[in-house]
Amino acid sequence: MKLIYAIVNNDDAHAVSSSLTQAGYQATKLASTGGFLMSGNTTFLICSDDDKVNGIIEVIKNHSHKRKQYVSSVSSYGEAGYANMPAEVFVGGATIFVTNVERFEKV
Ligand code: 2BA
Repeated sequence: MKLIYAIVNNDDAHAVSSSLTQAGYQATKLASTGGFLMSGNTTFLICSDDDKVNGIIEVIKNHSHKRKQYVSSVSSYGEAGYANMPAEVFVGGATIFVTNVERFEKV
């Protein structure tokens, strides 16, 4: 068995969640915060049989979009001296980790 962690943009979370459910996969949604942007994202925990992992990742991939976001306080030096410039970063689609599960029980 595998445990999939998938970190997705909050704007994609509903579509990812309902598509996983429609495809018959069980998932837990956690509210999380990105360490770099310090803005909210959503982490899905999905435990599944090994042979379903690729299908689950495909569902997540199909509903997770890449977007531009801005970091507000990056200092840059120009003719006018130091200025706080918003910097662009590309976030997503989804960041996915797959780990082995030693034991899985529902008691
Ligand atoms: P954040 O940490 O808020 O990062 C948002 C985006 O900022 C990242 O998008 C990346 O484009 C950029 N970024 C992050 N750290 C950076 C740095 N030190 N220098 C320059 N740019 C940086 P994604 O890579 O798509 O990541 C989206 C979210 O996925 C992250 O939000 C974080 O919550 C999670 N994540 C990404 N990589 C991870 C990792 N190796 N371990 C744990 N969580 C991770």
